[in-house]
Amino acid sequence: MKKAYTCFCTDIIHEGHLNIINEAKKYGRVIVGALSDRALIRYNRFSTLPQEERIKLYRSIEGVDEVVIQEDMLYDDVITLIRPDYVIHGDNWKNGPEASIREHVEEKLKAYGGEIIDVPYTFNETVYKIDLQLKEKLSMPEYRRKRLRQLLNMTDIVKVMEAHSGLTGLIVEKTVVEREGKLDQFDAMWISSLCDSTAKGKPDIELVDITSRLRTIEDITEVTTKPIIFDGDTGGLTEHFVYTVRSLERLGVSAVIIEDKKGLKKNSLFGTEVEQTQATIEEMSAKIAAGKKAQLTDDFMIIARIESLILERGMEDALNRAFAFVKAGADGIMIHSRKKDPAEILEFCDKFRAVDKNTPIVVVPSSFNVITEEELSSHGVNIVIYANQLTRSAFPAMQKTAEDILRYHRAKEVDDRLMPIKEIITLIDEI
Ligand code: SPV
Ligand code: MG
Repeated sequence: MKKAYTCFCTDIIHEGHLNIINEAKKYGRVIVGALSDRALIRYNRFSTLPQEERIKLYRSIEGVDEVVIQEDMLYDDVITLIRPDYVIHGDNWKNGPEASIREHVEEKLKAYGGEIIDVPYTFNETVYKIDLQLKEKLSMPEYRRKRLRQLLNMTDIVKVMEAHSGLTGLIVEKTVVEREGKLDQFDAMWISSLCDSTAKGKPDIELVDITSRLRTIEDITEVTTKPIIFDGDTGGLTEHFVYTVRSLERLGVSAVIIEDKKGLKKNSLFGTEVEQTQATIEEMSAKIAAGKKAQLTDDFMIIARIESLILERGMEDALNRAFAFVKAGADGIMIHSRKKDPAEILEFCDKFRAVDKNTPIVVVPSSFNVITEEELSSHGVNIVIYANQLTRSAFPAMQKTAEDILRYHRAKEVDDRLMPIKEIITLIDEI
């Protein structure tokens, strides 16, 4: 009997999926691939059902003969294993970033005479509503909050991009690229104090108060589903930090990162050019412990950021602090540097990992930007944050446009580099 293969990555079965199964049945024995959690987070969107639950769900569909796990978004391994005569898929994969995956499948099947069957994509009110419900579920605080811990278990490196508004949040949420036949996207958002302050025309000195920072988070949570890591600066007074922890948990934020500085905080990228005071190990440990005690959910993470390398206090000081902060209850360590050469960051990671195999390590490669995610991961880094690149790309573009309109006394000269009016007025989806 011929074999018909289809790959699913859904949490809810609707008539579109049933239609695919019914079509597949016409061609032979129906084998459904459940795309693995690991592949799913890069390909589509995070699942609200664990892999095992999805397998059970697909098995229960009438007409499905077998369910297998598809480990990779490319079908190579699964096609080699099953040698399906037909691969059935909704015809929506003919366009957009998924088209490269279809091409890849076509190539693979051609080698032995297999065939793709494109089934017209089912699009109606019910299917649209189910899709919306899934998305809305993911945006709810209880789902969003736990996602960072889930991601840490699912992927070698969690890729985080800065967001400081609804619009930048949407960019992090929706940007998908195709590279070497695979799709890729960001896992989470970083609410940078630098970019949140800069967007308001204010310096990054804890001047933008927590009420305003929480408002920024709300603007972002209203239009996105991805998890959030909040830049908590110094955390403020311990007596205030415990309230911040509760507020962040309530909003569905997954983690706060607080740095071991006190007094007037300035941005770390100033290094020793400005006066900055490092908190003692005891002071910072007490703040971490108080935050952990105040926290109500098991999901939320308090990550301790160490400024010893920034303030040129040495590797040993950085490591001593890291071990002490983990002992005080920190769920992760962020190590920062403003050197172009990543050597000191890698040395820290190697030495920390030699002792502590599990505590997540976070890095922010703004200065040491030559290093790739893969290299960082091979030294034990778990989370990489691109902390300010969206702001730094938008600002010069806007400034140049303003200058050129002043220069030419009209806007025609800048038009070529602008988003078309049709696109800007339809950029935001309406409900
Ligand atoms: C931020 O993005 O605000 C940070 C990272 O704290 S850095 O600017 O590199 O200090
Ligand atoms: Mg900051």
